[in-house]
Amino acid sequence: SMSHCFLQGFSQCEEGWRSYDERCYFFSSDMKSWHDALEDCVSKASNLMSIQDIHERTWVRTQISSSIFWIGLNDVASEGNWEWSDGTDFQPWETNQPDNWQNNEDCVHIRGTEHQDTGKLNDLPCSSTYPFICQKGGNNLRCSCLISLLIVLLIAHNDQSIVLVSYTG
Ligand SMILES: [Ca+2]
Ligand SMILES: [Ca+2]
Repeated sequence: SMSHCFLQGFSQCEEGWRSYDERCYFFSSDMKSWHDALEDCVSKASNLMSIQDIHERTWVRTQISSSIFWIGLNDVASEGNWEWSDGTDFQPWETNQPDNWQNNEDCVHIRGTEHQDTGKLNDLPCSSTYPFICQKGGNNLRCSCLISLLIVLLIAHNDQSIVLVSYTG
């Protein structure tokens, strides 16, 4: 809403979400299986995080501590055919991974600082429970804020009376 826009100071992300390069990230400390984590992200109108390039990987490394987090990469549909839940194709694997250990690893997490390969990827059993990172584009919220401001300015310019504007972005 418009009041939300002003209160947030035109931040592109909702409260509780972190901003990086036009996208918004939610770092959940809840421990969930990969599928439950994906469902949780979808319920927040987002997806499990994808990593689109080396810059985004470098940024996320600065955001995670020693914990590891589920992200969207998986070969659930077809063994060895790695896909991000949102269709990205960048895959910065850790050395000797993915290994599909015990023929039972289809879901991917990012390494925290507990491991020498911080920020790299490893496959694990999907049923393991870990914290996770949701991600969504930040453009829509910012755009609706700017539209709200433009409407207010136009009305203020054209109308001398006090106007109550209701805008739902
Ligand atoms: Ca696998
Ligand atoms: Ca593995």
